[in-house]
Parts: sequence; C-alpha cells; structure tokens
Amino acid sequence: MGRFYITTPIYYTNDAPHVGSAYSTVNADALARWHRLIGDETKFLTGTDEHGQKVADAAAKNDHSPAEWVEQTSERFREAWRTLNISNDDFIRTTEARHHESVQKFLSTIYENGYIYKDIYQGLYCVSCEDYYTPETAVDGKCPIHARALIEMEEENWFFKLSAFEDRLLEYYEQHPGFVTPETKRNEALSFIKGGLRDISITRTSITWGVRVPWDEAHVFYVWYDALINYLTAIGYGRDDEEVRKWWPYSNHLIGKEIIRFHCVWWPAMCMAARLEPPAHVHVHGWLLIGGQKLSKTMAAEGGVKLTDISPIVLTNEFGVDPVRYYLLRETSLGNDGEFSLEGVTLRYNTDLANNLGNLVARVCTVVESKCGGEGPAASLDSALRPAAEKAILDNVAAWERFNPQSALEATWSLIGATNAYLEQHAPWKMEPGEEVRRVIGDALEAIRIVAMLASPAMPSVCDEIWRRIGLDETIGSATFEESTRWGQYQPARRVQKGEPLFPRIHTS
Ligand code: ME8
Repeated sequence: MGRFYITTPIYYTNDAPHVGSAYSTVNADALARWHRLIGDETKFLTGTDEHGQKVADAAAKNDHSPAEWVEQTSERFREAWRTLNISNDDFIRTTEARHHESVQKFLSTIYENGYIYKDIYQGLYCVSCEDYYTPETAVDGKCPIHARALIEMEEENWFFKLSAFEDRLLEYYEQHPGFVTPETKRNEALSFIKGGLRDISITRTSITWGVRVPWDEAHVFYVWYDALINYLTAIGYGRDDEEVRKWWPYSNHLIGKEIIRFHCVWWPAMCMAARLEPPAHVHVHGWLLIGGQKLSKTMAAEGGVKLTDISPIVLTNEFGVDPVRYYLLRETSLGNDGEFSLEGVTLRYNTDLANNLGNLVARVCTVVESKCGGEGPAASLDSALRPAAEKAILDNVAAWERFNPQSALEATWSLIGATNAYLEQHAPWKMEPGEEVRRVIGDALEAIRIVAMLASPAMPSVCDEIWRRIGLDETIGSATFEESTRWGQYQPARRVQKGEPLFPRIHTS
C-alpha cells in the first residue's frame, strides 16, 4: 500500500466556479478515487484562494466587504463540488487561522534563513493574473493572457531571493526527471529557469486584504506567496511535523498550464529556502476552450464568454453528474487543450454511455430476468472475455499511474466493446434457456463487474448502481484490488434487476 497526496489549485473567490475549475477538480477527484481503490492511503485537498487585489476588487464592485464576499463565493465552490460528488478530504480557505499561522511560520523561516530583503519595487502588474510583467513579457503594454492594460506599480516591498536558486533548481530537475509532467511542460518550466531568475516582490502595503507579514506589520504577503503554502497548511505545517513528514514526500499538485511558473519555479525554490524538500510532482493540464478561447472567470466577466450557461451545476442538471464527470475526463488527454461544447457532451453521452455501457447492462440484465430466473450465473474461467478484461485492468493501472484518465477510460471502454461484441456473436437473447445462455451471460456479468469497478473513479454513483443491479451488495473497493480484479469473482445466484435505463438517450433534432 502506498501513499498519495493530491491537490487542485485553490480557486480565486472573485466569482463562482465554472466548468474550467470543475475540470481540474474532477480530474483530481478521479485520481484520488483510483488511488483509494487500489488501496493507497490517500489525501485529497482542494479549496479557495481568498486574498489579493482581484478578490478585494470583486468584493468592492459587489458592495461587500472582502470577508463577506469570500464567505459567499467560497460556499459556491463547496456547493459545486458537493454536486459533482467530489470526495475531497479537506477544503482549505486561505482566510482560515490555520493558514495564516502556517504562512507566517513558513515565510518567517525563509526570512530567518536570509532569503528575504527589502527594496523598492517598480513594475507592471496584471490584477487578473495577480502577476508582474516586464516590458519584454507584456504584449503592446498589455497582459499577454488577459489583454488588459497593466498597472504601473512602485512600492517599498520585501523581496524573495529567487535568483539564488537557479542552479539548485536545475539540479533538482535533473535529479528528478518526473518532477513536472508532461515532458513539454517540464521543458517550459526549465526554460523559465534557464532564462534567468529575478528576485520577486512578495509583500504589499497598498492593500490590507492578506496575511500580515509577521516581522513588518505594515505589509501583507502578495497573494501567490500565501496561496502556494496552502498545500502545506493542510498537512499541518508549523503545527504538526509528523503529519508533514507523513504526506509531503507523496505530494502531487495538479494545475492548469498558466500557473506553471508559480508551481514549478517559485514553489520548489520557496521550499528549498525553507529547508524543505520541493513537492514530489507537479502535473500540468491544458485548458478547456470555447471557440478556441480559454474559459476563464475574468474573461467571462468581461463579456467574452457567457459563463452562466456553463456553470458545472447547470451542466449536471442537464446531463446528470456522472455523465458530466465522464465527459470532462474522457474528452481530452490531461496535458492537452480541449474544446468544450454542449454538442460534444451530448455525443459522448449518447454513444459511450447510452449505446455502449447502458445498453450492455440493460441487455445482460434483461436476459438474466427472462432466461436465467433472475439470478446471475457464474463466469467460466476459460472465458473468451477474460484476456480483454485482464488487458483492461493492466491498461488502467498504467494509465492512472501516468495521470491519464482519458486513456484509462479508453481501456475500460475497449472491454465494454469486447463484451458487446461477444454478446452480438452469441446472441443469448435468441437462445433457449440452458447452459449455453448461462455461460455467455455469466461471462458478461463478470465483465460488467470489472467495468463498473474500473469506471468507478470517473462515475462513482452510476457504477455503484450497476453493482446493485447485478446483485452485488458489497461496495466497490471493499475487497482488495488484487482480489477484486481476479477473473471469476462474480458470485453466482445473485438477484439481478434490469431497472430503469441508466442513460436515457438524449434526443437531438
Ligand atoms: O490561478 N480549462 O486560481 P483560478 C481548464 N488562485 N482548467 C481551467 C480553466 C480552463 N478553461 N480555467 C481555470 C488561480 N482552470 C490561483 C491558484 S494555487 C496555489 C493558486 C483551472 O481560480 C486550472 O486548474 O484562476 C487553473 O490552473 C485553475 O483553474 C485556476 O484557477
């Protein structure tokens, strides 16, 4: 049994969650569920990033104090994640006392270690990114991501000596080739480092909405500086050293590609400055795009994309929770960008779910009711389906290990395809009741049991329902992974029920 600590980015509370934030969260959830299924001790963290100029501006615009505003918005994230059946073990809010405590402890350690100094900051700032640009990295004086005018800033700030970590970071990357995946994103992070690192301004006096700098009360920490530390707050940094030692070597940060520099350059350097190992892995995913444009809260607020039409809750009302989860995991390979469309969700629903999986379960349960007296027969040990099932299991193990839910689901759907083909070939619905029907249907029931187990990280409720329909009352994952993936574990003579269609077809005109 291993250990697995997985985190999502913590989301800005300037606005409600959208399908882009759901994308990261559902992927992290499926990974956490997979690791629990294979028996790993798992911790899954998500939460909200509640400080910074962007959140303070949103609160002011809505006539709320920042504290009132983040209270409401953070709750909208929790509500969305409850709706999407997200199994996080903790939900961190950066306004919590435990977080302030960990941030102050962590940054005081860096300060004491000599990596923080005071200087004048002069530069260009994008409030939407909460990030600085130089004249070289700006595009026509505007932010390259948001195309917004950059603000000229001049303040006396505390700085972090990021420049001192260039060589150590390069060495860390060399010694840990799997630190950042996929390879293309690793190269991107490496080229940031090789391009030369400048020290970063890490505090503000112009705003008060943030974590106070313990050695200089006039300052609050710059939002990214407090935000990154959330991953340590949740495992007790500065409060419970044993818990930190338990989880930190197994940390996996799942992030979107626009925040590579923070997670793959700043964050490992900050950890080094605090004399802590950098995080074990950063997995970078691409963006969901609509008409080629990133679906971001900031752009939506500016009228570029209509966000309310694609809130995760609205989507689940339309298609159901598990189909939305399935779409998000299946449509796009985790490192690449993907185009989001309602037509795409409908197509996946009707083909993969209604035609392939739903139809498989329905036709098998129907034959059990009509020709096997409602009781599921046993699988044959030399079944023609067995190699397909064993391959699907091995492919799943490899795909989840590579952080590739899409390829895991493809492997599971190959088994569904093989089982449907096996049924077409033997057509048990045309046979007289007897041994031959029982053999074919027993094999199919065993394949369905394995499919439901393999697909459960993606579609937990539907897969539980499939287990119930084929008469299994144990919950998925109650036996060890080794035991439950062995062919022939379906216990015969269980009561099988056809029930309502799992995925009623969506009619498109
Ligand atoms: O960046 N497609 O928060 P944020 C896919 N608070 N994923 C998307 C997406 C899209 N169109 N839009 C957003 C922040 N995301 C910081 C993070 S972590 C210490 C601090 C996802 O609310 C993606 O994971 O802007 C991205 O990295 C994250 O939401 C950014 O969320």
